[in-house]
This record gives sequence, C-alpha cells and structure tokens, in this order.
Amino acid sequence: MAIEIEINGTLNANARYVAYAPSPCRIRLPGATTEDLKVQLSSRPAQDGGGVVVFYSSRNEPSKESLELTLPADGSWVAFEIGGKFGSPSVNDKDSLLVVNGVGNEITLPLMVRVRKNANNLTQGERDRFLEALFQLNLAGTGIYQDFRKSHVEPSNAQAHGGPHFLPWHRAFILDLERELQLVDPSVSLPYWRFDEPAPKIFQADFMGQTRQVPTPDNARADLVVFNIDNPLAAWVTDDLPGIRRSARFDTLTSPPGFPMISQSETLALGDEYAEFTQREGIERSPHASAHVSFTGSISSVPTAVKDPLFFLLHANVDRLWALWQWLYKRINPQELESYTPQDRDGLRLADTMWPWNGIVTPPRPDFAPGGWLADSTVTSTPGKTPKVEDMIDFQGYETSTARLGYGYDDVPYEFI
Ligand SMILES: [Cu+2]
Repeated sequence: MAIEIEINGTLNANARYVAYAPSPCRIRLPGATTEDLKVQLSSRPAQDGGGVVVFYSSRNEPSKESLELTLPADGSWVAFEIGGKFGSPSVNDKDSLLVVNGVGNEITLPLMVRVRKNANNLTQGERDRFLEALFQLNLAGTGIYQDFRKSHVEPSNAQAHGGPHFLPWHRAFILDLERELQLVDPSVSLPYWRFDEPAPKIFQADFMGQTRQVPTPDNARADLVVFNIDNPLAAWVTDDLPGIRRSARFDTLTSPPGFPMISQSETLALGDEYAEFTQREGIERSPHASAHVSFTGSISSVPTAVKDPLFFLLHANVDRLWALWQWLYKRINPQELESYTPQDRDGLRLADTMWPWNGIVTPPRPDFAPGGWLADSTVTSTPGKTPKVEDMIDFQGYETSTARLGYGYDDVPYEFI
C-alpha cells in the first residue's frame, strides 16, 4: 500500500532538509480505502554517523522518538512535525531516515538533518563541499559573491552596524549567502569559527588558508594565506587580485585571539535584555569586533572584510552566540523589548524592511543596493525576498512554524530545558 509524505509542506524531494526546529509535515493514504490505518513513525540513521529526527505531535509537548498516527480511510492528510534530534545532525545528504511501519513493508524516506557546525570539527567531506560551493559563488572573482562584498562597505555602515539592527542585519546577510551555497549544493551549511577556543584546523592550507602569525601590531604587514593546490580557494580572486590577505595577531595553532576577546560564557552573561547584550560593551564591540581585529589584512576593516570568506565563519559564530543567548533567556518574541530594542530610524524598527534586499536607494539608505532579493529556500518561505528586522528574531519558529528561517546550530537546541 502506498502512502504520501510531505516534508516542509511539499512532496518535493529537494525540500527534505530539517534543522532542530520542527518542520511541518503531513502524511496520508493517497487512494480511498475501506478502513483507517494505524502507522508508527520513527527514525534512524541511513549510515554510520547519520542524522536522526524526532517527532512533535503538538508544540506544547516534548519531542518523541516515535509517533503513532491514524490515517483516515478517505485519504485526508494528517499533520505532524519533525525536527533533527539534538546532538544527532547529519554528516551527509540523505543520511537520515524517516521510517513508517504498519503499511505492509517498512517505508523509509531519506532526508538530512542540516545544521551549521563548528568549522574546526567538520569531516573532510563537509569541509570540501563547503569550500567548493563557496568557490562557485566567486568564480573568477565575478560571481554573486561580489554582491555580498559590495553590500558590506562604508556607505552601508548605518544600515548594518552600530545599533540594535547589527545582529538582525548580519543574520539576514549570512543566511542569504548560506542559501546561495545551498543552491550550489543543498547539503552545505555555513560552518562557524568558535573564536573563544583554539581552532587550528580552520587556519590550514586545506581549509581557510594557512595563516602566518604577526608578533605585534607594529610590523603588521598582512600576508597572503597559503592554500593547498587542490583547495578550491587557491584560486580565490577579488578585485582582480589573487589570494586572501590575512595574518593573525595570535597563534592560530594553539590559542584563540587574545585580549580583549571574551569567552562564550562571558558573552552570554552580558545581560538578559537585548540592549545589554548588544550595545555599549556588548557583543558588537566584543567579541565581534575583537575577532575581526585579531587579524591584519582584509577582515580587519568593514569595507574590505568580506573579501576574506573567513568573514562568514566569524559572523556565523556571532549569530550563533545570539541564537544561544535567545534560547537561554527565551528571547524569541520580536514584540518584546527584551528580545529586540527598536530605534526610530529606517532599518532599525521591527517592521522596517532591510537594505539592500528592499532595493530602496533613497536616504538614509545608500544610493545603491547590490544583489537584489534575498535568496529563496526549499524548506521555508520566510523571510521572503525583502526581509524585515522582525523576521530575524524568531529564527526557530517558536511562535509559529512559518516564522522559522530553516537553519540552526549544532549546539543550540530547539527545546527549552
Ligand atoms: Cu559587518
């Protein structure tokens, strides 16, 4: 007997990607039969180390390892939700199975628990697929990656930095890039550089480039990082110039950036209200700014930072720290001042659309808007082509599953303890 299963609201196989947040699903018997049918849903990895999903029959109840459902004889749909099991993300595409028992032979549906992971812990396959997709966006220095560079420049500073909009704007910015990567290879997620821990594997010739250490800021001539010949980034070009200029002010093999970098626990303790977390001495100053200036070279200043793709690993971690903070203090409702503190300026209010995706080129926006709309996703229609500030807050869709942005982090749970 056949059944039909929708993941993320569609039968389309290219939407079979879930993060930890629950994704809407439906199941039914397609042809009318004489009797209702009881089925059991469960999940297991399709291969060693593969992903596992859990089930949500209602948002108010904890997740379950399996779910019993009764499929009506008249073929109508039954709704349920699945999310990745915390701590059991996928390593490869389709390495997780949704299993249906009770309809004759066991039915399995391959899918992927796709979350952003610590770049220092990626498998070779995860790392190489990310590097290849990244390179495809910047082919010969003329791909869509240029639009990201052109958006993050001095004239756009007021739309992206120096206020409460800093975190939402960069959340949209890196989500846009991640979705472009996923158009190249849907199994790719943006990895993060956890900059309060040593991350020796990132700064190697087979990943983001072997990075020389400069002893003091005084002789801080930035050097080109070194790549293996078979690393796609060996052919990285920006502004017709090959290579990536970056030297570290810390020993990348043994330590995280030094003073005044603050640790993850110190970051989470900046305060339980958004204003405390972000402003004055908050996350934008440190650890974010500290991480940027822990290098000489492109990444250390706003107009050139995106020339170095390490930017996106750095900002994925800034976004992750915000996500972890949101989970810890339940700061997920955009309407609460504890979750976001708007200011009366274009691009900073909750209902404002964000530049450059809104295409607005009249003051106080810059007079240019590179890149057009935010990229679509196969798993969610949020935030749409012209994201608003408020769309960036509830990224795991606690208020409604339609709010979810379709990504997550390996160590940021969905469920509250
Ligand atoms: Cu920035």
